[in-house]
Amino acid sequence: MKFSNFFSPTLKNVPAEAEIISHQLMIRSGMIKQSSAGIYSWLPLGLRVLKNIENIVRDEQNKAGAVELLMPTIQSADLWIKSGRYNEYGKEMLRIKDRSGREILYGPTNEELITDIFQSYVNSYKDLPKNLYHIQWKFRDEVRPRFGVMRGREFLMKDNYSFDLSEQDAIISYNKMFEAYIKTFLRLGLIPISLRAETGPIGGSLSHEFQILAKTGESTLYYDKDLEQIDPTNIDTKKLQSYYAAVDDLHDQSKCPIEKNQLKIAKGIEVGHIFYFGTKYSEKLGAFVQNNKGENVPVHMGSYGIGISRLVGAIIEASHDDKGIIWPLNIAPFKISIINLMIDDENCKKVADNFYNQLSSKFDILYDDRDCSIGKKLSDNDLIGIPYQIIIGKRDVKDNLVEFKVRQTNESKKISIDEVINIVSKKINL
Ligand code: 5CA
Repeated sequence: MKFSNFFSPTLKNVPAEAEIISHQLMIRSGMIKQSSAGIYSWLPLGLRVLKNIENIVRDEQNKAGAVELLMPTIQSADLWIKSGRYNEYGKEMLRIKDRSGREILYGPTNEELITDIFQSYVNSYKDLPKNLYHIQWKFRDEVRPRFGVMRGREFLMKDNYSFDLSEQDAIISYNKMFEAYIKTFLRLGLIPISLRAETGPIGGSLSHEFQILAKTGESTLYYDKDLEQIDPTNIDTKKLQSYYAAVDDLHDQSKCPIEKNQLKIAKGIEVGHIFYFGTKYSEKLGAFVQNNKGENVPVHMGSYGIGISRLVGAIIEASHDDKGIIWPLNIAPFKISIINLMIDDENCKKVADNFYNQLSSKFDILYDDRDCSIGKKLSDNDLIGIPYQIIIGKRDVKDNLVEFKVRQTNESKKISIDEVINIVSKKINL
């Protein structure tokens, strides 16, 4: 992508309405634009990141055996009346009337709709277990939308729903998702802390939330420090669930079961939440299957959510410096930028064009060919957090050199032009 063709309106100044660093950086780097309170347009740079996160989440869901579908954002009130949640959900639900006066709503979650889909087609235990997910926009009319995409009113969620014959089977499905969540967050370069949680309006008896560690996080977590030591190649769900972990309002030091030197206190951001709620929805919405004795029994269900748009902000909270965002490689909107500092110089242009032609078929490249100051080019590339930067200047090019900068460490070194392709390809394919 040539920067001159791209649409990435960067801002130098911190916008007044943005209280936290991720919100400030997302606006300054031209990732999002507020449309109304808690509702955002995703500009091209933001959309690339959102899609990259979405794809990692999708990949781990597929690997765990979940199957993707897509349900609408607008739902009929009828199913919610049947489940009893239409009144219960309160003002957070956006309620709309269509032209014939029928009550519809913008879905805040999908337990009702998926249960209805399931019950329309499945009626034998032989078809179980099933685990269905979608990645779709939700709307919750939050009292105080704030912190940009972290607490929006419209936000993107991956939500899935498991269907099992018995509680025992449902717990197996639940633990499979637990493991998939840990894998997902590790792949996103985050440290996930899993905690037993309240079930709230979703209901049920068993629930965990997943918080990721970030100094600027909203919740204070108290947890066994071993929880941070996760071996990604061997995730022991039982062990992880046995560690002590609690958010501050549930932590009571006098009742804390672990030694002080084992207890860690850190700030976190909730990025995922999973629930087992048994037959709460299946009974009300008629999701019954025949068991091997020919009896009709309600299926046992769980639901599992990841806040995909929230993750964009959360990752920035966990990974930035005073120059801007530091994207982990697999989430970065572009992996490499080729920064031509002297667009009018023939030699610089030739070298830059050549790199672009060779690299753009293999990687996502941002070619900074804009007609603007050297200072703006360098600061913009740091602000938007491109992991590897090839900086091409007039004097270096004469010596057959370019500058190679690693955004993670901000270290840069001069390397020979002939080595560039080799070095970046190796770094990215690691
Ligand atoms: N039905 C269940 C699981 S599918 C559910 O809705 N769970 S939830 O309410 O906990 O939401 C799941 C995740 O969505 C949360 O962990 C959080 O990461 C994200 N989320 C919830 N509310 C918002 C919001 N207002 N803005 C951004 N993300 C949100």
